[in-house]
This record gives sequence, C-alpha cells and structure tokens, in this order.
Amino acid sequence: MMKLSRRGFLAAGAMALATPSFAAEYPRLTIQSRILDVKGKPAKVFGIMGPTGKPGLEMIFGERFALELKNDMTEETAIHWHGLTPPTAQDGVPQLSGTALKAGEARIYDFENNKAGTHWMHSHLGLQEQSLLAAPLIVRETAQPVFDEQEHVVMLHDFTFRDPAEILRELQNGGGAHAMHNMGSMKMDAAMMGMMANDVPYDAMLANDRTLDDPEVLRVEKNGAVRLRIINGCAATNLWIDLGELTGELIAVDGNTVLPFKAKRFPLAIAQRADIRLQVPQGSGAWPILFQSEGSTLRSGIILQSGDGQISKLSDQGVAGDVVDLAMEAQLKSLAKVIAEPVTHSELVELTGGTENYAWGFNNKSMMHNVLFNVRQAERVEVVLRNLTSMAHPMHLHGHYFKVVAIGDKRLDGAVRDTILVPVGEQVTIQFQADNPGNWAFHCHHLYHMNSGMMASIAYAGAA
Ligand SMILES: [Cu+2]
Repeated sequence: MMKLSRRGFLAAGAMALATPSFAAEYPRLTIQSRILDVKGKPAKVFGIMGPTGKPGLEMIFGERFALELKNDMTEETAIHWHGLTPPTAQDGVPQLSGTALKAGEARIYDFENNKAGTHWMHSHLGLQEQSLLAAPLIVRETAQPVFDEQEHVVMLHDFTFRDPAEILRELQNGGGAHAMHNMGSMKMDAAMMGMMANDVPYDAMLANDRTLDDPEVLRVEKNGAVRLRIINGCAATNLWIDLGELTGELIAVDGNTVLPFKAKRFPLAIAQRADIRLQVPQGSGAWPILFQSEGSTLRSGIILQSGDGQISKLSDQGVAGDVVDLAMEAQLKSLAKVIAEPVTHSELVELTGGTENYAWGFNNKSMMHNVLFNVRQAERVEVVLRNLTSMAHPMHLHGHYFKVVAIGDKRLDGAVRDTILVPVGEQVTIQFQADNPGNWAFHCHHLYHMNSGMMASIAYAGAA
C-alpha cells in the first residue's frame, strides 16, 4: 500500500473534490427502456438498473442513502423511494417534492436513512408504473443475516400489452371493466364481488419479469431456511401469496417486523411488501410459490427447487382469487416498540367516488395533490379511513409510517405500515407521529384511481 503523509493525503483529497466528475463517486441508478419477452411477444417496458447491473438497490441499515439517479429514457419521470422517509424535497412526487427528472438528466439524492426492510422504488409520474418503472429497494437489517437463511427478492407486476393511457381514457369515459360499477346499487354475491374487485384486465402476471410459462427457479438447500422478500409492484391488482404445500411465517410487512404469523396463504395489497420465512422440506423437491390475482384467474409464481426435484409445468391460470380482506391484518401485531402517545389530532377521511366518469376522491372531492388536511409537528394524528365506494383502496402515506389501530370498531395493537388496504364498506383507523415536516402525498396506490382524483396531500402547517 502506498504510504501518504498527512499533507499528501490532504492534497489528494482536495484534488478529488476539485475534479468535475465527483458525482461519479455516487453509485448510479439508471432509468431505462428495455424489451421484455411476455408470452412469446416483445414488450417495451421501463426499468431501474442498479450499480451492480441488477434492478434496483440493496443496502445495509445505517448506510446513508446516497446515489445518482440518471434518466436514460426519452421522457421525463420522477422516482419515489417507497418505504423510506426522506426529507420532503427528495421524495420524488412532482408538484410536492420538486420537479420531474427530464430525459437525460441526472440528480443526486443524499439523505440519512433510518428505515430497514423490504421496500421499493417506482415512478410517481403519470402511468409509467404500469410500464414496470419500478424496482426493489432492499435495506438489509444487518450486513450478515442473523439467521442462517437464503434471501430472495420477488417483484410482482400486472402486465398489459395495451397503452395504459388508453385504459385510463376508457375507464374515464365510463367504459372498460369498471362499467358494471355504475349500474346502481344491487345485491352482490361473492362471485360478483370478485368480478368487481378488478377494473383493469391484464394479459399476464409477472414475478421477477417472468410468467409461469417460464418461471424463475430458485435453487434451495434441502431442509434450508429461505426468506422471501415479496413486493406487490402491481399497478391495479391485489393478490394472494400461496405457499402451496409449504407453511411460512410472515415476519415483516412493509419493512416493519411483526410477531411471526404462520399461514399458507397471505394477502398482499397493491404496494405492500411481505417478508416470509419458510423451511424447505428434507427430501429433493420442487415447490411453487404462487401469486394469485384477486378476482381473476391470472397468476404468477416462482419455483423453489432442491436436489433433483422435478419441476412440472404450471398454468398461468388458477382459481380466481378471493376478494382480499383484513382477516389477517386484524391478527397482526407489531414488534416495534411504539410509544402509545395520546392522540392530539383526529381526522375522518371518506373514500368516495368511482361512479360517473370514474372520478375518485376523498370527502366527495376529486383531487390531484391538493391538501386534504394540515398537521403540526409533534402531533399524534389519528385518521379514520372510511370506504364508501364499490372498490377497495390501498392507501399509502408518504414520509411516515403509521400504525393500524382499529378495523371497524375493534381497536387493536396492529402492524406498522406505509400502505393499508381499505376494503369495500370497511373502516380502518391509523395513527402516525407528525415528525417529518413537509407536504406529503397521501393517496390510493391503485394507479388508475390515483390518476382519477384519489391523490391528496397532508401538509405541515408552517412548513415549505
Ligand atoms: Cu383506489
């Protein structure tokens, strides 16, 4: 190793700072177009490539979130770090946190990150997310796994060959798969509820960009432990994780640890994440992990394979998934020690609309970034979310985590999350600590609802 005197070292440091390409010291995330093969047909989609050539980013808790984001597409974009709580200016929502990133532009993001877990990054501009402009953002709790287990990230997408703008236009003209919601009130049975759970039909479901015709195969050890970090990156599809013959433990939701919850099937609403730990059986085998769309037969999956396990062909059509409900949510318990501060500010937010011209909104008003209510720093805010519409809404708050404190009238010591599904006719109450001044998006994460008025903000009084 070359030995530098203190003086020499300082000079070298000064030189490094003076070079114009100092930005290259930041790892780079590149937003780009790419061609995907979906069911034998080429599809032009977007992607976010990380410094290692893999999509997205993996970092260790305690590391500063510091990178250069480069837009190599021919259109502008804005990337939101879903699950992190950056200063508001770096949150990636046009109109709320700075300008869009123009074609060819690069920008530095640099902030202290204190959120571990399975997160993701995605476009917050227009309908780009439907074109797969999203990637994993994994903040590992420790550099080395505490448990002897194999980790694997699974990013899920709903895929259509159609132009998303055309889908939105059709919905807003009263057509498409949402039309039956406009037929007035009628008695619905479970099958009809299922049919009405989706208002966008898809051509395929993808798990790590692949369909079940050619699924990803994860080699695992016999009797080994596996931790799946599953991200629902769908634009408009709630789904069920189905472990088939295996049983797993849900250990974290939206990156926040929960008391391990054992099951074979787990609901996963749009934008939510689930960390599931499972044990591979003793003998050789192949175990499909399936992701079944709510109200639709379409599914995706990955295969865990050990030894010389035989992989059999699986159809990408399963049995239409039940309507996603809050049965599991009601049983989740946060492991994080949250101080039970007294509520100092209460709000009732009704989720409304979805009838004429597909106009959605809050408290009977369609909005696009408008302030829904103000908060003050240090307030403990409780928000009652009441769904008066005919569809479920995965509600996402930026810049904060919240605790689920009630479902209907039943109070609970629920999970800490950043996205909660509010099913049809139900009411969910959340609490958050106002500790991150700014103007924060608060919206339904269903891409077409969000772009049709279910997109508000919560603004700190006196903050920029
Ligand atoms: Cu919605």
